Formats: sequence, C-alpha cells, structure tokens
Amino acid sequence: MAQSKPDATRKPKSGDAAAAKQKQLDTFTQTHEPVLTTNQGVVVSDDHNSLRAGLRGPTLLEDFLLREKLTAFDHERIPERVVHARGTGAHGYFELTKPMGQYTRADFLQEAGLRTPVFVRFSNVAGERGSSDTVRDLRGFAVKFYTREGNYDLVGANVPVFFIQDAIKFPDLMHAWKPEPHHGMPQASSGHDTFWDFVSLMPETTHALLWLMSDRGVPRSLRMMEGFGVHTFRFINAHGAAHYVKFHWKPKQGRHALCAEEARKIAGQDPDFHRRDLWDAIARGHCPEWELGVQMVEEGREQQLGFDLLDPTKLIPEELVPVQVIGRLVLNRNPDNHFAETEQVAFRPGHLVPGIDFTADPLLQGRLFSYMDTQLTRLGGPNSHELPINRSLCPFHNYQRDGRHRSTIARGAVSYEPNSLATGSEFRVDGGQQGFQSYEEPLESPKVRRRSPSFDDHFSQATLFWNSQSPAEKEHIVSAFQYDLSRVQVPAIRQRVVDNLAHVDARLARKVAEPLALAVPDPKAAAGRAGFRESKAKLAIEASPALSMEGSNGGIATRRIAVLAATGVEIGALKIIQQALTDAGALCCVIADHLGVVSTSSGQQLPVDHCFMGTSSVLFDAVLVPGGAPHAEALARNGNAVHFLLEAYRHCKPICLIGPATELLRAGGIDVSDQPPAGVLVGNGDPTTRVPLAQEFVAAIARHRHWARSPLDTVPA
Ligand code: HDE
Repeated sequence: MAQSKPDATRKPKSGDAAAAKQKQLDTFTQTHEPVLTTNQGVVVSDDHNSLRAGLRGPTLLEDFLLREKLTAFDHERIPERVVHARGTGAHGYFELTKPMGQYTRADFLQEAGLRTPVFVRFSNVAGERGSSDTVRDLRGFAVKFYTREGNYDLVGANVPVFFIQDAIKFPDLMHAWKPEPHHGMPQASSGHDTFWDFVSLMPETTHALLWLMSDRGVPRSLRMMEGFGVHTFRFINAHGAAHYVKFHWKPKQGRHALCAEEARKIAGQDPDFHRRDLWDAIARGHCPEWELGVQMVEEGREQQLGFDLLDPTKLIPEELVPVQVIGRLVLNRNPDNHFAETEQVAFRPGHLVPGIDFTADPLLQGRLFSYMDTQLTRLGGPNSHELPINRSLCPFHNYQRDGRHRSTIARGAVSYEPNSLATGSEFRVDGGQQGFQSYEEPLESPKVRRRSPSFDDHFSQATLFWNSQSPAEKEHIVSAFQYDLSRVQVPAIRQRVVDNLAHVDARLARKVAEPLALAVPDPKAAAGRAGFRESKAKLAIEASPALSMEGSNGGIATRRIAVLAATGVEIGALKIIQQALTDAGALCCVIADHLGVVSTSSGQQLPVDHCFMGTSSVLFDAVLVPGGAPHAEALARNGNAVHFLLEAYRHCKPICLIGPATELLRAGGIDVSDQPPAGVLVGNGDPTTRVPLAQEFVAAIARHRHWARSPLDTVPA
C-alpha cells in the first residue's frame, strides 16, 4: 500500500529515521530466537500458569500476561455476515485469452496473456457461519480482481437470476429465509413456513425458486458450479461507446450435483464437505479452473430480446446471445489464514474499474449501498480497505483520513484538495484521461415509486428453465419442492405455491401437489391474488439446452473412489483398475472393517485408509468391490459394507463389482446377474477383461451419476 507522498512543508526527514528504526528492528529480529512474547514483545517465561497469591491462592489482577491473552481471545470473533456467512476462499489468477479493447477500456481486459491476481470467496446464502456446506441453497461466487487500475469485484452467484426485482424487498426475503426469529430454527434451510409464505406471495420469485429447487441447489463441489454476474452491466470502450454485458463462469471440471438425500446426509457426516473438497484439490495440485464468458448486447438491441435486461429475474438464453469466452480463472493457492483472508475479505459490487459500469437494474442499485454499509459494522469502520486481503496492489492515495483501525500514517498538514501547500507532492485529480468515468446515460423521467410494466412477466422464463431440464432433473425439481413443502405446516401456504406453479407448467404443479394433500393446483386462484400480475409474455425459444447440467463431463480428476475390502481380497484386477483411476487423477481409498491392513488372497498386506465406522458412501463418487470369495462373503455378512454399497447404488453412483462381489448387492435384494442396471459394471475376473473394465469404469465415473437406475424407493439404504 502506498503511503502518502512526502509533504514539501515537512522539515526534518523523518522517513530516514523510520528506515533506520526498521533496520534496527530487522537486525534485532534476525539475531533473536523466535520465542513466545506478549504483543509488546516482552518474552513470556511461563505460558502454563497464571500469577497466584500462593500455590493454592487466588489469581492476581496484575497478571498482565493472563489478561492480555484472555482479552485477545475474548475479542477473536467479529460479527458474521448477515447473509453469505458461511464461506471458503482461495487465491489465484485471471488470464485474459481474448483482448476486449473494442468493447471496454478496462486495462485487465486488453492484452491476451495478462494475468491479474484474484481472491475468490464461495458462500452459502442462508446458513450461519457454523452451518453445513451441502444444504440446499444458492452459492455466492465473489471474485476480487487486483487489477493494475484498482480492485474490481464481480460479486456473483451460482445461478443467473435472483428472487426479487427490487432491493427494497431484500430484507424481507432474507428474514423469511433465515431461521424463524422466535425459535431460531431451522438452520440454513428453505424448508419452513416463513420462506414459502413469502415466496408464494411474491410470484416474481418463481424463476429463481426453480433454480433453487433444481440440482443447482446441491452442487457436488464448488469447483463444479457455474458462476454468473446476475445483473446486466456495461462495457464502455475508449470512445465512450457502451455494450450491455452479462458475465458467466464456466467450470472446466464439469457441472455436477449431489443427490438431494445425499446432500442432507453429508451435512451430518462432514459439514465441511465443500470447503474440504476445494482445499484438498488445490493442495493436491488439481487447481480448479473456470472460463470467463460474456454475453454482449448492443445498446438499442435490448428491445428485441422480449424481456427487460434490467430485470434480475431474467437471463439471456445462450441460444439468443452466445457466450464468448474471454479468459480463464485458476485457483492455485489456499489461504494462509481463514480469518485474515476469507473472513475479512470485503466484496462490493460498487468496486469498479474504468471501462465497466452499472445499469439501472433496481436490485443492483440497492446493492451499491448495502455492502459498504454492512462492512462498516462487520469490519469495524471505514478502513477495511487497508486490511491486507482488501488492499489494492496498485498504489492508492487520497486525502481521506483517520477513523477506526487506520494503519496508514499520513504525513504533513495537507488533507484537502485543492491546496497550495503540498506543492509538488499533491494528489492531483486526473482530468479524465485515465480516471473512472460513468457512462453518460440519458435520463429524463419523472421520479416514481413504481415498477416498469416490462418487469411484469414472472413465469415465462421459469417455464423455459423447466422445459430445458432432462427427465431426471425434472424429477429432482419435483421432489425438492415436495420435500420442502412437506415441512411447511400451514396448508394454505402449500396450496399457494402449487397454484403459482400451475403458471409455469401444469404437470409440474400437479406432480408437486400429489403427496401433499392439496387441491388440484388452480392457476385462476393464483391469478386472482393480490400482488399477482398477469403477463402476456411469450417464450422466444421453447427450451435452452445450456440450462441443463445433464451430459456435462469434466473428467474424473479429484473424484473419490471407495474400494471395499476384507481378508482374502484379490488384488490382480484391483491393481489395474486402481492404476487407471489414479492415472486419470482420481483418489482411491481402501475401506475395511478396521484400520491397519487387510491380508489379500496372495498373502500381501493391503493398507486401509478408512474403516466403515469413520466414513460413509456419501463422501465418495464411486465404489469398487474387487473379487475374492472369502472377502466377498465377509463383506456380504457385514451390514455396514452392504449399506455402504446400497446407499451408493441408491444415489446412482458408478459401481464396479468383480466376480463374487455381486453378492453384496444381492444381499440388498438387487440382482445384477441378467442385465446390470445403469452405471453398474460387473467383471468376471478374467485377466483379459481387466483393462477394458477399468476404462469403462473411468467413463462411468466421468458421466457422474446414472439417474436411469430404478426403482430406487425399494432399496433399503
Ligand atoms: Fe448480496 N449481500 N445482496 N447478493 N451477496 C452480501 O454483504 C445484498 C445479491 C452476494 O463472499 C452482504 O459483505 C442486497 C445478489 C455474495 O463476502 C450484504 C441485495 C447477489 C455475497 C448483501 C443482495 C448477491 C453477498 C452480506 C439485494 C448475486 C458474499 C455481507 C439488493 C449476484 C460476498 C456483505 C462475500 C453478501 C446485500 C443481492 C451475492 C448484506 C441488499 C443478487 C456472493 O451487504
């Protein structure tokens, strides 16, 4: 961070004295042992005992060692974020691949190959800081670019639309979603009365609700999520010409989800599942990567889209305006300290660089106020830009002064502009050549507290999203609505939801209503309600394949494969398959009844990574059970092993069984002797089939889940 420039009115060269003091300190530090000290540098001689009046007497108030340590501890916590409290972050870089000078003058978007350092924080919206990673929720996807022209924050999400159109409803949405205020329950869940009460009375939430209830709400990994800037922004080039722009992050790892039931179980088994996954991948050198894509619309052409670009409940279908890839984001370094970096990072949609500007999206406009405002409380004042994680890498200097936690020492008498006293060293205001300039948008209209009728269409894009899902994805949406609504106590709320859904798709509404003891969904009932606005909007296209995650394949690197083993396991086929999996970057873990080793059929010792007691199939992407009669019989008699496999089966994971290992599935009532179900591979132990089987297994894992498996309701897991 730049210090203030030296002031010409200052007489003694105190900078030299400061440098000399620093040098003295450095020499002192280098020549001293790294011993435990107080914050004042006093060496601590005993860190186990407080100062007492006698061996068995009371503690003395004068014990400044004890008081300093306890005080620091007592104040370790700062208020958590009011939303997006639970998060995890990583460092990396953004590399431009396509120069964008024609559209924007932003410096970091000019030169192909230029790398800009970034810090990214992923977050859950509703849960508190100690809640679980995998609960159904939207995810924040916030990127801070430390550009040469200052920090640029793209504070986005893993869905391209939001629930509400106007910032004035944000506190209501979040009050309804977060734990109910009288008893503080439920934690981090949308499945409760106040959430569904609010959203059912606000039909503009319908499109985002479909995204939340879809597989997007339960990502397999933060690394396997798309990201979106949500709002429409502007690119402005050096001539002042503007294009509307929407931002997309496309994961190289593919787009994948958990099963809803699996996500709920993981929440108990490993509440840190997503943050652990991100941390481990980076630590093992599998650096996650996303492409940055932009959809650009010329000023004036927005009228032809059939919806309002300023409405944050709408997306631009990629089939109407293609996404152009302009760069890549790579996360390659875990934070050194969760608090100092991930917790103290402060993102603001208002952090812009020249060449990028806002639009009048009324949700975005509200965000421009809210972030700085909340950070004043959370980070304790107006100086959070001085925290190392928030500091711009380029110099910054101005006449802002003082305030809590100010650490820059500003020198001299001058703290105002214009001035004549800091001659030769004043911070001159750039005449506009390099500086940020707002887009000169013509505005001439009356002041109103009303919405534009172009915001009235609440359903057509929800229908587009529904139409674009695969049959399995549609089933998941239906059951997610059913799960949440089955937890809603007031029947009238449930009824309102399905009546609204009838405006999206009649079949969707009927299917959701089926097990919920509701009347047949009635679109007319919804249309008659206060706040409901009819719209005659028509879909420009019937379906948008880009909105489905089905078929997305990012390879199997970092996938976790469970290998179940007991005494007598044959390792011939196991070794070949394990090698193929490891070569493709997957991680194989041997799981047995006990830790230590398992004796193989050839008398070797197979090291065990986990025992059944300490892990669960929901923490793995696929299961392999090698051959060997005594081993298969022992596993088939072991309830934990059978449950492990059945659960993986129920969650549609790839399974590879060799020889007698099929007995394990049979023990759970699933016979694979005729036609193995989708994603279940059966090897006969013949050595010539090992390599093709290994390849098939790799391909099955890359396809992620095999939803065509049914019936699943009868599987006892
Ligand atoms: Fe936020 N949002 N938000 N939001 N938001 C916050 O700022 C807010 C919205 C998003 O990792 C808060 O510093 C309002 C949309 C992310 O630190 C708060 C409105 C999108 C993060 C806030 C919105 C987001 C936040 C809480 C409606 C997707 C976490 C702590 C006008 C594009 C950033 C903080 C991080 C955080 C307000 C709507 C994304 C309270 C008023 C839409 C990723 O200021």
